[in-house]
Amino acid sequence: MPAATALAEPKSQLWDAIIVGAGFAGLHAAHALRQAGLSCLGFETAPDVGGVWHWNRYPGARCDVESMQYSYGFDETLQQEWVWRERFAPQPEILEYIRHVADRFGLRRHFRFATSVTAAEFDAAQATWLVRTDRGDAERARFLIMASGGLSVTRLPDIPGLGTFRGEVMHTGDWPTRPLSFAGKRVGVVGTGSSGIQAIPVIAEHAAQLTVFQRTPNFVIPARNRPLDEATQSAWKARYAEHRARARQVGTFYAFSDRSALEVSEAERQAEYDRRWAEGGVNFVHAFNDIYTSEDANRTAADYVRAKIRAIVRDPATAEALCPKDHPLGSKRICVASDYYETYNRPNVRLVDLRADPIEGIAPGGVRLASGEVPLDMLVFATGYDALTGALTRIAIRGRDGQLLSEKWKNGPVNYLGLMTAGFPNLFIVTGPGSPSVLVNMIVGIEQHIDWIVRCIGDMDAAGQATIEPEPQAERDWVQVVNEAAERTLFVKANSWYLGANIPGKPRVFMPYAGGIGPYRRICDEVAADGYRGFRLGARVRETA
Ligand code: N01
Repeated sequence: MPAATALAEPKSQLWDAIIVGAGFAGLHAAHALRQAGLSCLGFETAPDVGGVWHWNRYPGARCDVESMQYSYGFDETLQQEWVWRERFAPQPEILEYIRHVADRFGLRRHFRFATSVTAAEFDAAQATWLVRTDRGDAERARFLIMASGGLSVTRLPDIPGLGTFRGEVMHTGDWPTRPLSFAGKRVGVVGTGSSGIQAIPVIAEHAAQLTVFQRTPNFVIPARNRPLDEATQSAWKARYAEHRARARQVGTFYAFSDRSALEVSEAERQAEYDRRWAEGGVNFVHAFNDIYTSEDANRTAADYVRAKIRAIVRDPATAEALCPKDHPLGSKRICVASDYYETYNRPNVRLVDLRADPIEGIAPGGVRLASGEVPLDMLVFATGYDALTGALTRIAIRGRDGQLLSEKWKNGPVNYLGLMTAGFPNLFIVTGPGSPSVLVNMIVGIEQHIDWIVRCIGDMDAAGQATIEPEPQAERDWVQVVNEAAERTLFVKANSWYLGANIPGKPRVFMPYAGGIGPYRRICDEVAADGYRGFRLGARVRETA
C-alpha cells in the first residue's frame, strides 16, 4: 500500500476549504485538495465515512452500477489492487471499499464525524465562509464544498396516523444499524422505486407475510448478479485506463448502440432485447440509440418488459398491476433487481395497487386502505428522497447580503454549470442540480466535479483571485441549456424525483443536465480554459483594501 501523502497543515484557523459530507464526493475532495497542497476540514453527520452507503443498509441494498465501474478511477494502484467479489456489489462491500479508501489515503483525519452542518454564511469583507454545526463548531474557510449528496435527505410521506403505528417503522435510506428480524412478522413495504424493488425480494424470503403498497409500477430489469471471477476482473483491470477514459466521455464503460429501434426488423429487435435481458443490468436501455428520445422506439422496449412481467407473474391481475403504463421506460430511473417479479408468485406476498385501493391512513395495527385494514407488525418506507436540492436547502446557507439559498431556489435550482450559484461566492456544489449527476455513474460525475473545483482554486490562487461566482446572465443561460437538454428526452414525460414531483409543493423543474457527461465536461473545461467565462472573479481582499 502506498504511504499516505503528507498532510497539508492549515496556515491558521482559516481553512482553504470546508467540505460537507464524507461520502464518495467528500472523500475524493479531501484527497484532491490535499494533493494540491490545500488544507481542508470536513463535517459528516454519520459516525463514519460512506455517505448514502452508510445509511442505506436495507436488506438487498446493492449498487445497480457494476462494481468494476462503480469505483474511483483517480488512483491506478487502488483500482488494480482492490478486488470486487460480485458483479453488483452489495452495500456492505461498497462500504468496505469506501472505508478502505479512507484508510489507505488517511482521509478520516480531515473530518469531524457525527457532526451536521446547520448554517454557513459568506463574509464578504473577509471573502470567507463561516460554517456552523450542531455540535457548536464555527470554522472558517475560503471555499465551501457541498459534497452532501443528491439522494441523502429521506422522505416519509405525510400519511395520517403514521405516528400511531405500534410496530416498527423504517426508511430504507435511514436503516438502523442494529440487527432486524423479519421472521414471523407481517411486513408492509410502501414504495417500488430502486430501493423498494431491491428490498422486497429479500424481505419476502424472511417475513411471514409481505404486503407491497405500490403507487406507480416501475420497469425492473433483472440484475443477473454473480460472483466476479478472477479472469473477468483481470480482463477489466488490464483495460481499466481505456474503460475509464470512455466512462469520462459517456458516463459508463458500456458500448452504446448506434441503431434506432425503429430501423431494425421485429425479429432483430426482439433478439437484441432478449440478449440484453439475459445479460441483465441497466445496459438494457442502451439496446438502441433512441430509447430515451423517441416515444415509438421507447414503446418497443416498454412492451418487451411488460410481456416479460406477464410471462413471469402467474396471477394475471397482479401482473397487470405491475406493468408500468403511465411513463416511458427509463423516464423514471430504471430499476435493477434480482427476482423482483418472481417474488409476486410467492404465497406470502401480496401486491396492493394504491391507484385502485388508496391508503386512507395508518392505524396502530396496520395500514388502512379504502378496502379495509392490512394488519402489520413492521412498516418499511422506500419512499425516496428530497432529491438533489434537499441536502443544500435544509442548511441555512447565506450568501451575499444574507440571502438564503433556499429562498433563492424557491422556484427551482438556478446555477451555472451546476457548480456555483450567483450571490454565493466560493460555494461549490458537487453533482447537484444542473449537472449530469444522477443521470450518469455518480463516481464519474464526482471525479469530474472535484477535479474542476480543485483546478479552479489553483488557478485562482495563481492569479491572486479571492472570489468566484457566476454572472447572473450566465446562470440564466445555463438553466435554459439544462431545460432544453431535458426537452430533447423522454425524461420530462414522467412524474419522477428528477423533476421534484415526489415532494408535494416542490417546484417542478427537471434538475439534472441531460446533455451527457462528455459534452458537459467539454463545456466545463472550455469555460475554465477561457478564463472562467461566465464567472465573476474578485481580487484578494487585502489587495483591494
Ligand atoms: O426512491 P424513489 P428510491 N404513497 O423516489 C413511492 C437511487 N438508488 O429510494 O412513483 C405511496 O425512486 C413512489 O411512488 P411514485 C436511484 O437513483 C439507487 O427507491 O411517486 N407510495 C416510488 O415508488 C433511485 O432512483 C440504488 O408514485 C409512495 C417510491 O415510493 C433513487 O436512489 C438503490 C408515496 C419512491 O421511489 C431513489 O430511489 C436505491 C406515498 N405517499 C436507490 N410516496 C441502486 O444503486 C412515495 N411513494 C440500486
